[in-house]
Amino acid sequence: MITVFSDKHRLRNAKTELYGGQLVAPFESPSRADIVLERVKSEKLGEVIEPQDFGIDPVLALHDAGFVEFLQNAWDEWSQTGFEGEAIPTCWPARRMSHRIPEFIEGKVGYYSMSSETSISKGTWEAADVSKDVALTGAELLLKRDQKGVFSLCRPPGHHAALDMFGGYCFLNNAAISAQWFRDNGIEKVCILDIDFHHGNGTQDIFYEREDVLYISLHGHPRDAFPHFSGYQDETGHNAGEGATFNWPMSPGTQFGKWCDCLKESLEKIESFETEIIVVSLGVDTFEKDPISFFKLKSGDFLSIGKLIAELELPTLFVMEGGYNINELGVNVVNVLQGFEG
Ligand code: Q9C
Ligand code: ZN
Repeated sequence: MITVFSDKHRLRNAKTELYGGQLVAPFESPSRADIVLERVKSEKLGEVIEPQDFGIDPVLALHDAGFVEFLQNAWDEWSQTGFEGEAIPTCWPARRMSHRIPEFIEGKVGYYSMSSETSISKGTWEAADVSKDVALTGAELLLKRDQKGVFSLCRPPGHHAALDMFGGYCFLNNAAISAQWFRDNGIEKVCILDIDFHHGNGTQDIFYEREDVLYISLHGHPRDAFPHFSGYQDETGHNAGEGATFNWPMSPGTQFGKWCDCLKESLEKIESFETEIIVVSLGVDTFEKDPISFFKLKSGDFLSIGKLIAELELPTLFVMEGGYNINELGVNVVNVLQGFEG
C-alpha cells in the first residue's frame, strides 16, 4: 500500500495544551507521525510519496471562507498584539449571546473554535494546509492509479474541524475534504467510516444535511467523552441528509467484542448505501493503553479491523486521525493497513 507523507507536519509543534487545568505538552505531537512512518518503513508496507499541492479551492469547497482566512492569519494577529503565549480561546458565543464576528483576535479565536485544548502556534496553518494535501494526494492516487487502498498519513488530524470551527487538535477536515473531492471527481456516493475513539463532530456537521455522503462513527459516549456535545445515537442527519448519519456511542471500558459488533453493523449499512468509495477516519486511540481514551482494544484487534473493512471490496482511503500512545501507535496503525491488505 502506498503511504502519502510530508515532513512539513512538523510545522505543527505547539508547546501547550490546556489539560486538567494545566498547560501540558500536547498529546498531538510531531513524534506521532514519525513513529507511524517508521513502522510503515520497517514493515515494508510500500512506497512512501510526497503530497502534491492542491491549493485552497478544495478547502473552500467545504469550509467557511472567513474561517479559512482566520486560520491563515491567526498566529500573526495573535503574536502582533504582544501576547507571549500561544493562541488559546477563552471566550465563546455561548447560549443567548451574539454570534457576530468580533474584530479583535481574542474574540475571533473564540468565535472560530469549539474547545480550548488546541493552541494555535506559529506554523500551524502551514502544517494543516499540507495535511489536507496529504489527504487529497491519497484520494487522487486511489481514483486515478486504481489502488485498492491508500494511506494518507495526515498530521494534524481533521475530524473535529467543522465548517467554521477548529478544536480537538484539528484545523481542516482532511477526511471531509477528500470525500468532497471524490464527489467533485465523478463519484456519486461516498462513505466516511470514522473509527477514531472520538466522535467526528466536524465531519458530521459538514455532511449533516446531505444524502450523498454517509457518515458512520464508533466512539466514546458523549456523556463521558470529548467532544461532549455531539455523537448521540439519535443524531441521524437532517432534511435531505436524514438517515445518512449513524452514531455508535459506547461506554467506558468497551472491549473489542462489543466494538466489533458495531463495526459489523456499520459495514452492513455501508453495503446497503451502495457507495463507490470509503474514506476511513483512522484513529487508534481506541487502544487499551491510550492516555486520553477509555476503550480496551488490543494491538491484534487492529489487524481484524483492517480485514473486516477489506471485505467490503471497495477502494479505501485511510486518513490518519488520532492515537496517542506513542509506543504502540505505529504497530496499531500499520496493523489496520496490513489487515486490510490480507
Ligand atoms: N480528557 C483526536 O483524536 N481532549 N482528537 C481530550 C481528555 C481533546 C482528540 C481530553 C481530545 C481531542 C483527533
Ligand atoms: Zn480521537
